Amino acid sequence: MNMSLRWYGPGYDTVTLEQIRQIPGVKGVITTLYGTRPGEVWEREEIRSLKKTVEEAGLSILGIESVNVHDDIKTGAGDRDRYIENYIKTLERLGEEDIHMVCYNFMPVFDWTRSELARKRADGSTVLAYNQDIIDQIDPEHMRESIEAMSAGYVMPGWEPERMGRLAELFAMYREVDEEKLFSNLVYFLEAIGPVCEKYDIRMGIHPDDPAWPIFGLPRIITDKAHIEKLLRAVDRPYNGLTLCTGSLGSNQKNDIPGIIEAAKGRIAFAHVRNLKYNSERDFEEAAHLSSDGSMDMYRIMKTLYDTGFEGVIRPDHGRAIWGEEAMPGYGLYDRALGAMYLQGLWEAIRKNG
Ligand code: DNO
Repeated sequence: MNMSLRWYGPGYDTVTLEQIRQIPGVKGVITTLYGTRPGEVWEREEIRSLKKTVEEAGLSILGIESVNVHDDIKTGAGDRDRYIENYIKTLERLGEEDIHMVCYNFMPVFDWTRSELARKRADGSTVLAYNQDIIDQIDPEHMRESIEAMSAGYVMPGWEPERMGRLAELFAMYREVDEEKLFSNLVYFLEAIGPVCEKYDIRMGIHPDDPAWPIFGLPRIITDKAHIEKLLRAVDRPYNGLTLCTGSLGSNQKNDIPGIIEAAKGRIAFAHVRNLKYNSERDFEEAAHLSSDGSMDMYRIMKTLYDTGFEGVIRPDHGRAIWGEEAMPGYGLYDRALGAMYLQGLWEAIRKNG
């Protein structure tokens, strides 16, 4: 298990590499070229310079989150082969720079979705939260305004202004794309990138849909154990892996996370481990990582990862905003550092108990 922290890169993150370096046990970061757009080929020089910055701080790049997939690939539109070629070139360059894990998602139009970015909890911390009734009242084409108003000036991953400015067009692109079509486009993409992944030993970890059900009438396909098994079998090669995101999969209370970990044994490329507190079937908020602060059993999750031989990269996920820190919602330093320590504490105890 390699503990890491997500870091958005110079100019985008309030957290510094020097701070990350001081979290015990964290050896590296998960990062990206945040300024690139889906579909662009990443410049070799930019990858090198990012790597140099990280390494000069005494850390390493343990993976990329994300290389985003262009909507033409997701919808199977006319230019998909050209965008797949670009994606392959980016993977080749990452592989040549010795980077071997890439997280991505195949969610139509929106990346992860929340109805609130700063819900106040009893202890005074604020957290990201989701309430289906609020989402049901939002006109998706105005989601941009809602998120902008909530995100305090930070650009949220997956909610880049360039995309949000084209919502009507994006919705139109997905009009004919149902679950089956989206799934076959994903398989087409994975088959096409197979040779470059195998050549450079790159593991792709698909991020589950968050929340784990269709929203705004758009299909979502990585939502539960059955869909994950279907995908892992459809392209049954080690490079086709999963990002086990406990918070995303856990948004659906029916999902048994330890059961999913067992089903994906050997194919979990990356793990995002965080806790949620369920208030009702249609409402959840993000809790501290500690089991007793939320509804999930973090010990069982870590134990199942251990028992199934997980050796990949892990990171604490969204943190609460605490101690007056101002940061991108979910991505401050303090609560994620607490999370990293707690998860490592669980891991040490599990390992020593054999
Ligand atoms: C949310 C993240 C997601 C994730 C992407 C992967 O905080 O877990 O934005 O990075 O879905 O492509």
